[in-house]
Amino acid sequence: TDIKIRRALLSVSDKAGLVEFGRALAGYGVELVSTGGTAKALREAGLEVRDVSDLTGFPEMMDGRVKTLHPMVHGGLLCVRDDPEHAKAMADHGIGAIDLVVVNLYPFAATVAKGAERDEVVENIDIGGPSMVRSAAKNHAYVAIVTDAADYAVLTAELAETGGATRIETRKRLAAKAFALTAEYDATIASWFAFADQGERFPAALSVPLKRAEELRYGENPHQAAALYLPAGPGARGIAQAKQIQGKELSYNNYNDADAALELVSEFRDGPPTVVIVKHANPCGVATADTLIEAYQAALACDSVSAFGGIIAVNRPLDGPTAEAISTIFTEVVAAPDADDAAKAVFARKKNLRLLLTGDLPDPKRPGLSLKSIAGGMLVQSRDNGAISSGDLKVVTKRAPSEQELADCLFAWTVAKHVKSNAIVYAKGGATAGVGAGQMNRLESARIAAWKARDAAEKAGWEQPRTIGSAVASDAFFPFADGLLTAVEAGATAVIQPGGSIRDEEVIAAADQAGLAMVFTGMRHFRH
Ligand code: 93A
Repeated sequence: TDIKIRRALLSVSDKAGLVEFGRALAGYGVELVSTGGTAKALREAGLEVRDVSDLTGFPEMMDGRVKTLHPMVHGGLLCVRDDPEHAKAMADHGIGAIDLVVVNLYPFAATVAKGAERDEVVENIDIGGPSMVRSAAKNHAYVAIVTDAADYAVLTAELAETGGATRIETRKRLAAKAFALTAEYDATIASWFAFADQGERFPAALSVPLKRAEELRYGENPHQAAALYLPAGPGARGIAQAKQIQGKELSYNNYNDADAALELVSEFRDGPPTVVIVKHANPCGVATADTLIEAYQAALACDSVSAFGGIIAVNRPLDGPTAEAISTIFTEVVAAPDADDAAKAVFARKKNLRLLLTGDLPDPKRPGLSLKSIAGGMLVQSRDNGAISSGDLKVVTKRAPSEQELADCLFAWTVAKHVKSNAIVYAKGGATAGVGAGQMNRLESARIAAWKARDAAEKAGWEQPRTIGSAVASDAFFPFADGLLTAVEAGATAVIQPGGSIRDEEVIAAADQAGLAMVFTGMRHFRH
């Protein structure tokens, strides 16, 4: 069952080690057949090579998309040599057996990783290479398939031992490795389509290969088991790709909360220093300021009670003073694009605090999928990457918002997008003043947010709550005027909401009567 190598087909993108291996093969009188670039590299090293186009009788064509996809190649790879019918087909068509295939594939993952344009990524989907790999691997009874340069030396040694042949055990092992490679290669491509290049339509069947990256201590509760899975291959960006610098291992809830915090702070990746504090997947304080430490203090002041044991995300590299401020209360997780040595030293004293470095923040407008399991099935939607700017807003009241009100409206709106519905967010001067989350009616969220703002003012010893003169955002339209009137009572002077209720007129009239400025976004941000 040793197979003497007479003809080898070499076609590699990564040419490292190629020449040495080719020379070793030539030393046993093996005929080398190669595709364009590979043939050139071998020839330049003084080796004799036959072009695959000579074998197939066809030129490499269509930008190389069709080079080895030919019966002369695949017949030579797939033929069962002691089957008379196969042997006859070979003789009839002049097909010669190929005993060894050396292939490595177009660098799809690396092309994605370097941030190439879509066309270039697609061009780097190798078709002919995996086809040869699979043909050769299927026919491992006769053919050896080498897909990894690390196996060049192994094969070279085997050739020396056998006098130029391959052993069945080796061919089997190489075949298994080859199928693992093509499976991963396709999984990577599928994953790219799903996570990085979400198409306009959802496929009839969704197969998103996920690899278990980490078993977690437990799930949302200690009696639930849990693990983190990552999409195979590149393209995915987010909290799951963050690097943990220190602290206890992340729990299921930590991941979930840190995700919420990072996704929200990423909305401000091109903005001023911003700090987000999250508890139970909802922001309890968000602020922008001239410095990170000021932003932290403003975010903390919004709801210092909830911030205890919170998850923090920032949009700037962490500095020592901010780390020091964060360290004064118990914090579970801090996520930042980076941290300087001073910040790292501060946190090093807090053994349990989990510090995550994310690198550049992900693009909030990137496409992607959001998956949610329901009993017996899965709900899939495109991620909420909707964004509005001031140009999209429609002023519906007699009074238009002032510049400051407009800025606060947009800030509150951005935060509200990341608050569980029904979401009401009051904001003033680039900081949240009160957050009402997750209530089953909008009125209650408006009340809770206002009540929390009063509570915060009392705690901080402010004369009045920050809702006075604030902007208020509602993640969906006000179905009645009552929620809006609650905001008026709390002292809000501007409102941002999607609009679109059948009672819009009633709500607009109430706003006008109270002298509010109100804008419609035309976009809703439910989050459940
Ligand atoms: O474009 S392909 O999908 N079509 C083919 O017929 C084909 N045959 C080999 N890609 C194809 N290959 C790939 O070309 C191999 O997998 C290898 O990665 C690369 C080697 O090309 P060259 O020898 O020209 O550098």
